[in-house]
Amino acid sequence: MEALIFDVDGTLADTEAAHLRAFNAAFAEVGLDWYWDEALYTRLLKVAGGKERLLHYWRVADLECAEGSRIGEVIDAVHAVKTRHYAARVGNGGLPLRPGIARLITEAQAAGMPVAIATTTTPANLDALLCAPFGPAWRKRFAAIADAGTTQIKKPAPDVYLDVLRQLGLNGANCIAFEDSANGLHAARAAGVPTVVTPTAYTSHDAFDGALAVLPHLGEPHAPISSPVPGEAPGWVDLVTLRRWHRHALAGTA
Ligand code: XBP
Ligand code: MG
Repeated sequence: MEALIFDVDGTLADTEAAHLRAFNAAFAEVGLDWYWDEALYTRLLKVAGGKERLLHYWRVADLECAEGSRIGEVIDAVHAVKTRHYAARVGNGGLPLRPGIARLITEAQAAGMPVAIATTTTPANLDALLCAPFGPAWRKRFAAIADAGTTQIKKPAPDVYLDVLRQLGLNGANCIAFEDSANGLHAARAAGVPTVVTPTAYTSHDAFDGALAVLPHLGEPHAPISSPVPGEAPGWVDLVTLRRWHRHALAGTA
């Protein structure tokens, strides 16, 4: 096992409630009479990428208005407002990392193992979310980053994982990915990366066939995972556990 690759939204932090509030705040600010509730947003999350999600909703909600040459400009403008609202909500430590994330990233880096990010979210969201937990130089903690700014085609396509693997110079089979959604699992598996899934309330009903493990979160020594962790692991996921799972994945016995 040569590197860990983390998804962002739903995996590093449980961010989608903040994204949802930011979308609704943007609709109100620009004067759109749209409102996305939790149930609708859970369905819309099947479309990765905020701009793609907006266009999908517009076409479903009001097809006539959703055509035309300016639709792209309008989507970009609404999404820029949404991104500002999101950054205001999660910046300055407004949203904590999920259990085990900081611990595992620190453990990997102390062991000299590269850690990367493969996300479909907007680059500005990464700065807003990660500056507080990892400091202003947070980008230096990650050996490779692929996001909506570097990679156009969104999950479940494998593009962000293939970009990260290219930057790392590694084969997907020699890494482990961490995801929260079926889209993310499909993207990582399509790039050949064994994947640990930690769903959130927004993705708990997704299908996770082919995951190395599906866990409520990565756990902490002081807050172990309540459900059984595969393979005699302690109540939290550490590098020893991941290496064992990775060996089983390579041997086809996971
Ligand atoms: C999840 C997404 C993103 C976010 C919203 O990304 O699909 O679109 O929902 O962020 P991840 P943007 O791959 O990290 O799970 O509005 O910036 O797209
Ligand atoms: Mg995600």
